[in-house]
Amino acid sequence: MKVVVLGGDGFCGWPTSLHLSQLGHEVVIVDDLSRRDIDNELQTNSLTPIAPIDKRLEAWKELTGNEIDFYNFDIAHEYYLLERLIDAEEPDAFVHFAEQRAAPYSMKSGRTKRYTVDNNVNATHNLLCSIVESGRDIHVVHLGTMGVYGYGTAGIAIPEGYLDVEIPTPNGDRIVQEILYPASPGSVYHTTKTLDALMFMYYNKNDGLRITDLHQGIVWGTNTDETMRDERLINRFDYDGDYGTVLNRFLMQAAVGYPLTVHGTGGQTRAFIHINDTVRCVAIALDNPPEPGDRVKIFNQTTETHRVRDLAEKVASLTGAEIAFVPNPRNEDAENDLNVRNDTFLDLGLDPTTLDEGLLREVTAVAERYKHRCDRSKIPCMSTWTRAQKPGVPSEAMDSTNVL
Ligand code: NAD
Ligand code: USQ
Repeated sequence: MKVVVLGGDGFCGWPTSLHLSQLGHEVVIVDDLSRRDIDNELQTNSLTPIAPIDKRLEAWKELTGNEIDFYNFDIAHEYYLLERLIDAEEPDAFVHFAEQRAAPYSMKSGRTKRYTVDNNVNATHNLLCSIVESGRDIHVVHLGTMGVYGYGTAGIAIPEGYLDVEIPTPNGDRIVQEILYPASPGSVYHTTKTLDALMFMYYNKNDGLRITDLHQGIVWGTNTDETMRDERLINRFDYDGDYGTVLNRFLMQAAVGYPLTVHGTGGQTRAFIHINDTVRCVAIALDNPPEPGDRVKIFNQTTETHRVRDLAEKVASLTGAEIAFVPNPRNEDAENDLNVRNDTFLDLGLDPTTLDEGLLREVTAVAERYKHRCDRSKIPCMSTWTRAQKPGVPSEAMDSTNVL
């Protein structure tokens, strides 16, 4: 297959591009490098020293002989380049990772809220529109999020995208209808993913586009079989308060001797997936596209759920790290249960990678190796959801850093 990976320089997109290339697909990357620009804006950096994209691609070619072409443009604002790309490359599929993906960054200010909506909604709409205009049948695999559902369960396991509801009619009958599972986003970023889902539904209904939306949990880990092959292929490792995600942050905090920053009571339960399974799931989704005329396929791309304080305790017992219960900068439920169905990937052959000590130690080892690159002042989550929340700074760090 010829696959264009939108956002192929990012945390999920880079290892996915290499995995697809390794499997024998012809891969083309599009990325405007905005994620690297945001690191500059926030004056932070990946904990791992990621090589410039041209060096990454040269290294891959040198090791495997496989060439990956790269286009640098903004799919949210350079629409005509998308149309030209489709004409020039004639892809069989797009994998769409190219969105601003950090909830805390999206909640930082009016500017970042507007940037996130403008970037994400336009990116997705431009992609769908350009495919329709091209007249080609191109499968779209999009990375959505578990956060579109909210994190409650209403007493049931969250189904894969759709829910049957029974509606009373005025004449006393009851009709059954299938609807998209009600959206309940928890940040401006998560809201953009619920808007994406509506656009997929519309373009599928109106134009018959074949679309797979992968509602992914929090990705942890850093390297995959492919990125481990050479230092120049190393994947990014976000640890800062905006882009670092919870489990990787705890592992890295343990490595640098910073207390594990549990927000509130740590009673939040979330869905997780290892980066190795992210790349496998995308390959499986590409191999199993919807048939012409099918509705949007929605898969829950997650392998397990964990409560934040349990993760902190696990990391603390493994490493001896201290736990700090800090103010929760987010406006979210203090405690929730979460039960999620993920039958589709399991039925299609995914053998899930679960949280085991070996893998946790591997991430800690990566963090240990690069801890000299860490700027401790960038660790706490400073972005608050409303004026009522406080930054997630451990009290001992308030004395030793000038983060406030
Ligand atoms: P990332 O920020 O590391 O990668 C996104 C890439 O897209 C970046 O390289 C960025 O430069 C590029 N990009 C953004 N806007 C663009 C535009 N307008 N034009 C061209 N390129 C653009 O993020 P990630 O962690 O790799 O996440 C990828 C996708 O997966 C996102 O859509 C995210 O919502 C979803 N996701 C991520 C996680 C996670 O834990 N990382 C979990 C669930 C879902
Ligand atoms: N949390 C802490 N301490 C920290 C960081 C986070 O307690 O130091 C808590 C948060 O308050 C939250 C939970 O951990 O309750 C998860 O936060 P996160 O930053 O790990 O994940 P989230 O903001 O949900 O976003 C990440 C990705 C996003 C993706 C989402 C999948 O950045 O792109 O969509 O995971 S999901 O969570 O399933 O919606």
